Amino acid sequence: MNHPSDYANRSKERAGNPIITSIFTADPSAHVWEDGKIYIYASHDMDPPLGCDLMDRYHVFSSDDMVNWTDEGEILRSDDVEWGRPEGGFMWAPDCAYRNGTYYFYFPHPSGSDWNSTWKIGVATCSEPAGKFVDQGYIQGLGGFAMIDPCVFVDDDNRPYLYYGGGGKCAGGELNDDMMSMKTGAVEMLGLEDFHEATWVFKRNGVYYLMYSDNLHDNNCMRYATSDNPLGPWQYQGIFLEPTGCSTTHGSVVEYKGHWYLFYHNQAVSDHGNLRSVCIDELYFAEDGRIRMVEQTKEGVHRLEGSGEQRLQPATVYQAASAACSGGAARAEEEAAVCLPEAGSGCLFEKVDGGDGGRAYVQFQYRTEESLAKLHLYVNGADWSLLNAPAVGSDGTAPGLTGITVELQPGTNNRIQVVSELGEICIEALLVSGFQA
Ligand code: FUB
Repeated sequence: MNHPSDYANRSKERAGNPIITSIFTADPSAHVWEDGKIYIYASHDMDPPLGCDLMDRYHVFSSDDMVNWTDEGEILRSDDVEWGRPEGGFMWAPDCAYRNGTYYFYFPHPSGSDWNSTWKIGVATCSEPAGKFVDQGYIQGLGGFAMIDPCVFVDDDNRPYLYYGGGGKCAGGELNDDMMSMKTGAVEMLGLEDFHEATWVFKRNGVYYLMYSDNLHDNNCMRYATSDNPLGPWQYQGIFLEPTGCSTTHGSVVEYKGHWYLFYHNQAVSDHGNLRSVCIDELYFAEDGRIRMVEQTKEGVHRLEGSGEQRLQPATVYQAASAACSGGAARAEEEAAVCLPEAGSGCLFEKVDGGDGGRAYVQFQYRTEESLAKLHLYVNGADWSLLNAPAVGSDGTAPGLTGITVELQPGTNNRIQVVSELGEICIEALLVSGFQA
C-alpha cells in the first residue's frame, strides 16, 4: 500500500471540472487580491437540500495556479448574522470587495421568517481575505424587489458600485467610501434583455460588461451587455454560456495572469439542481470585444505558473486501523482500512493533533464502488458537513480523497468521527494539515 501522503501530493496539470467536489458550492464570485492569489467566494449548498432554503456556511477557496485550490474554511454562517432570519439558512450568492486593508463580504439574506419579502444585502468585514468575517448589518435604503445576488465592482478610479437584483429587475448605484452605505440611490439597469438574476460587472479595455442569467425555465443561459458607463444604459450583446444542465446559472468573469476565466456552476457531481458544483473554463474575446461562447469542459483550465502550494503544513496521517469502529464497521482483512458497510456505520479517530488550534484541512482517503457515497463528518461532536465520495479505487487503482477545512481545538484531544450516510465505503486514513501562517 502506498503511503497516504503520496496520494495527497499528486499534482495535476489541468484542474478538471467541477473543481470543488468534496462539498457542494455554487454562485462563484472570483477576485484577485493584493497577495497575488485568486479567491473564490462561493455559496454553499448544504446537503441534503431543501430547495435553496438551507444554504449556509460560506467557504472561500484560493489558488495561485488555477489548478490547486485551498479550502480556506468557513468565513460566515447565518448564526453569525444578528439581524438575520431566526431560522437561518438562505445564505445565497455572495461577493467580496477590498478597500484600505479591509475585505467587505456582501451576502443576500432575509431578515425575517417570511424570507421572500425580507431580503437584505448584508455586509461582513475582515482584515484577511478568508478569515472569520464579522457581521456589520445590512445596506440601508435599498428595496422594492428581490434584493439578492449582490455584486460590487470597484472602478479604476476607485469608485465602488453595488449591483443586485432578481425576479426580472437589476439595480445598481454607487457606494460610499465606507463600502456599506449608498452614495446614490440604486437605479434600474436599462437595456438588459431577459434579465433574471446573477449580476456580475467587470471592465476590459475601458468597456463595462454586465453579465447575468436569463429566464430560460429551469435551464438558464448567461447573457451580457456592455456600456461606457458603470451604471449604463447597457447595450445588449447576447448569450455567452449555454445552459449547463442545472436549473440555475450564476458566475463571474476575472482576468488572472493574462488569462480570462468564467467561473460558474453545474450539477455534474450530484445530478441535482440544488446540489451544485463550481467549475472554471477559459473565456475568450473577439477582436471587437465581444465575448465568444464559452466551451464547458470536463478537463478544466490549464495550470498556470505558480507555486501550486496550498498553504497547508505537511499532513499528519492517522491510519484507519487505529480508529474505533461502530455500527457494523469492520477492519478489512488485508488492508489497513476500515470498511463502513452501510449508512450509520462509522469510525472515530481520537487524539487528533490540532496544533495551536484553529483551521485545519481534514481529508479521508477512501475506496468505494458507490457512484456517490457520502460521509457525515463530526468534529469534537459537532455536525460539520456531509462529504462527497465519488466511486474510486475499488479495482486496485489509487484511492480517492475527500476533505474539508474545519476548526480544531488546540492540543491532541480532538475527536474526528466519520459515519457513512450513503453507500459502502472503506476508509484507509485520515490526513490532517494545519495552515501555514
Ligand atoms: O444560490 C441561490 C440562488 O440561486 C442565487 O442567489 C441565484 O443566483 C441562483 O444561483
